[in-house]
Amino acid sequence: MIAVNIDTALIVQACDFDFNLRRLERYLVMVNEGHIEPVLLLTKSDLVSPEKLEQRIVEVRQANITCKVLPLSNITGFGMDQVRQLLEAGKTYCLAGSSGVGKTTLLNHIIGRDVFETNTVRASDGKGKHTTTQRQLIVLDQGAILIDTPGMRELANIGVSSGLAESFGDI
Ligand SMILES: Nc1nc2c(ncn2[C@@H]2O[C@H](COP(=O)(O)OP(=O)(O)OP(=O)(O)O)[C@@H](O)[C@H]2O)c(=O)[nH]1
Ligand SMILES: [Mg+2]
Repeated sequence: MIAVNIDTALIVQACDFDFNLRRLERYLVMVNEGHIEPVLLLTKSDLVSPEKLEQRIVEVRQANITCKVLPLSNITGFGMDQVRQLLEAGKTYCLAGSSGVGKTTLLNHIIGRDVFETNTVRASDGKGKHTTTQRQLIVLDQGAILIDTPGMRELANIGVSSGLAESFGDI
């Protein structure tokens, strides 16, 4: 159990080391199982070429993943307007993804101040240091509710049913 009463899950993967379609599918199964709308946020777009970013999005589509995909950079601010537009007052959003992908940095960006702690990733493989250790619910000034969560070490789909059918409807 990660959070409850979520309208939209913001599944966060970084464009560089962290990007992994199979893991993304497992997140989608979990989110669909909870009857929650999934949105994929591809962070760290500044670390890959525009061609690589385009290729990532093509790979997502080729895997029959149809959810909204928003590429962004917390460093350059690219894509941040689309993220802001996504967040509706009165709706609850949950950030979920591996450690180090920039969930808390994004939250700080949206708030406009460095309120919550972030940390650098390991240079060799881009892995995070599990900086956020508890779930935090923040009510944004514009009225949307955003929940930051600790980076997940692993995600397996155990005891899922409808989430599987919905995620792999073509099979
Ligand atoms: N280049 C680049 N670095 C980023 C971006 N977003 C975040 N980072 C960096 O990535 C590192 C990890 O960011 P965090 O926000 O702490 O990651 P997190 O997902 O909250 O990690 P946990 O709390 O451990 O789950 C920090 O050094 C950030 O500055 C981005 O868009 N581009
Ligand atoms: Mg964090």
